[in-house]
Amino acid sequence: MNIFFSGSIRGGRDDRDLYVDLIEHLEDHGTVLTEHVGTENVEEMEAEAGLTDDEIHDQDVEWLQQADIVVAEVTTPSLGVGYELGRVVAWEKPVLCLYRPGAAHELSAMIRGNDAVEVLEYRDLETATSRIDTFARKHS
Ligand code: 6IA
Repeated sequence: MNIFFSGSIRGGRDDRDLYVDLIEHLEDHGTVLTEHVGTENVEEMEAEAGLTDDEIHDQDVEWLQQADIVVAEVTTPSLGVGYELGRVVAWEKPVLCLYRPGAAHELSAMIRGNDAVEVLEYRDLETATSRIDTFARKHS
């Protein structure tokens, strides 16, 4: 199963360690196409790789097309994550969004109010990984 993990990059990297834990867990269920979302120095790597924003966008959309399921950590708001979610909802792919209540930003109504998206509000990693297991099994 191809899994697209979505998390903030230019929106802010405060939750990067958490993305690494979630990606590691998702790897038990299939191939995570977007491991770089957890990479420590992703923006330096971007510069070194000489990737243009056009190339990043097009590659990303290709991975989204290949994905069987999408899991997004949406606590740190990110334009890129919101854009990815809009595209996959239009393609009717299964989407799970993970959100930690009490964060600096309330979750967007465009995510919480979307019936095509499963939203889990969680406070600890175990709650998130257990829901990921249920979600991944349901769609495998
Ligand atoms: O607006 P943001 O940057 O916060 O958007 C984050 C989302 O955009 C993530 O879920 C990623 O899927 C996607 N994204 C942003 N930057 C990249 C990227 N950079 N590569 C692939 N997807 C990206 C190149 C990094 C590479 C050289 C290690």
